[in-house]
Amino acid sequence: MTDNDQQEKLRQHFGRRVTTQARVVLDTWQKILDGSSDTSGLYDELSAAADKLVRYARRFDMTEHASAGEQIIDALAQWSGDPDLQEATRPAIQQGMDTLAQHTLRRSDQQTRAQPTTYRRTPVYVALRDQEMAERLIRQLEFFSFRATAFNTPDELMDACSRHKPETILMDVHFGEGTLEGIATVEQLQTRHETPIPVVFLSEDDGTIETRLRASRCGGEEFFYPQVDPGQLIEKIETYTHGNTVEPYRVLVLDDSRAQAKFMENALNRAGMKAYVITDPMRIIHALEEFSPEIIILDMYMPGCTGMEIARVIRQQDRLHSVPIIYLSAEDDVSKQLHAMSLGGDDFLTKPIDPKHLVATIHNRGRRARSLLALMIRDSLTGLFNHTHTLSLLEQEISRARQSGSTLCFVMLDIDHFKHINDSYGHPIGDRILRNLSMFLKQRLRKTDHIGRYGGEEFAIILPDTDAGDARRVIDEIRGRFSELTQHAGAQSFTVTFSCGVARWNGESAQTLCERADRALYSVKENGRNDVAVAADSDQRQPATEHPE
Ligand code: GH3
Ligand code: MG
Repeated sequence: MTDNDQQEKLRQHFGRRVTTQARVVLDTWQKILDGSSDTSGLYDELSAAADKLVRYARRFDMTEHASAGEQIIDALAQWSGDPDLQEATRPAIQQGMDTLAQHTLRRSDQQTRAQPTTYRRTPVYVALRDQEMAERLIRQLEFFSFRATAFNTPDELMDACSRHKPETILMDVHFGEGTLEGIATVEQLQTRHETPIPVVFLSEDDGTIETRLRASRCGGEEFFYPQVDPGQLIEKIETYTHGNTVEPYRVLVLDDSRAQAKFMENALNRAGMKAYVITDPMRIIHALEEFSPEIIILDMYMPGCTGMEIARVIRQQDRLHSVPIIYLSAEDDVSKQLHAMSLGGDDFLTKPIDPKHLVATIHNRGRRARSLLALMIRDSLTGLFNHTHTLSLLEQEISRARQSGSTLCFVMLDIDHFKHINDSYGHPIGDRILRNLSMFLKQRLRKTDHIGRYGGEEFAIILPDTDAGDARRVIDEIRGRFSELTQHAGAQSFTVTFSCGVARWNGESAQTLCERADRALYSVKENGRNDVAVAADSDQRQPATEHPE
């Protein structure tokens, strides 16, 4: 390592101390602006923090931070107990803060690039004029395991996009020097990519139809105007980062003609769908069980039975009641088609089949079937499984664990003092927290875990192949992280905690397992909340701090 390298390393090392101190200053200022606690004490705290910042920055030769700090100290010196004078000094302090935020932000970008992190996702790029807000958003995003990076100029952003395509861009419509330069930048960016990057636009002052249209035309999925709520924003970003992976549709084809069946299979596979083809109608029950199709295509006329008869048999099973059935035939007599549809079919395709028409029909039917299914098994507020479906998943997992001899844990989670949150900040904020927590759980648990909304502010989690110790550790980690998350309600900010009871399945029924988890949960509530307890297998109460194994 050359001397220069070493010096640079040292500079970076000490630079981090300065930026950490700058964050303390920015955070304290934010607390004053939020007005949630006693501000007089906070001004003293801010003064001391700014003092320390200037000392550090001078020592490590970071002149921009030093001068921003000095500006803040000077403005704070004007501060007095008089509310009018307080108001008058605010702009000067804010100016110092803006400068400080700008320099701190740039440095923190360098750090993110220098250190490979353990975040799971491709990046979210943040391009805002308000650098302080960008910094705050990035911190919030990091809580949700998003790797977010902020940029200072359109060129920097374009450069980064060409090196690494982001999952989403958060874009100020005016990002850059000129009016609406943010939109212009996105327009230019999108021409370089085959599939557009989803963009969330923010606009403080321009909510006109012209601007909204232009934003939407260049890939703007959302348009926040005039204000943005961080919780809502993160929710949107989550949609675009998860929505990219659509599971292929599972299509069952029953056609006695091998050539026709093969033709359909090829057409469906080419369109990225999963096809399961049978030519013998007598194999239908087996195929339904083995493949659990989302859409069924039936040939109308086959030897031995007709498609309509098969449809009736399928519809006699409750769980297949809403699976779309599409008939296939050379029949173009409309009244015969209508008759066939009345016997449990949803659509009709006439031979010879145009593959494009086939694929479009499957897509439409599939999408609709999925959204109907989601309505049936999911909770509309959070998108998690509803109570009934969670219990049926628990039954399934229990029978799987019984067969394979694997372990299984069930967790009941309940938000602490949720009634108080609703009462203090309003029901919509309560709803937002429920959605926030659902997202948090989805991101931090495995794909194979099942998360349900059990009732109001109660959630249930099924952890297959997990022993009690691991379940406790994972859930407790999530509990700790969630409790650190700042929730916003207008200018106020606060934190939310939850309590959990974990029970390991020990051969009992789903109901008994739920009851044990519930009792463990209530032992936490009795002991002060914000903790995880594991129900001992013999069902003696046991706090989380003592390991059950
Ligand atoms: P504890 O810590 O003991 O669990 O106290 P708590 O206040 O969380 O529990 P309590 O059962 O007293 O209150 C639950 C509250 O949750 C009452 C109800 O209004 C609220 N709630 C239930 N469902 C919803 C919902 O969908 N949205 C919102 N915003 N609130 C809900
Ligand atoms: Mg509660």
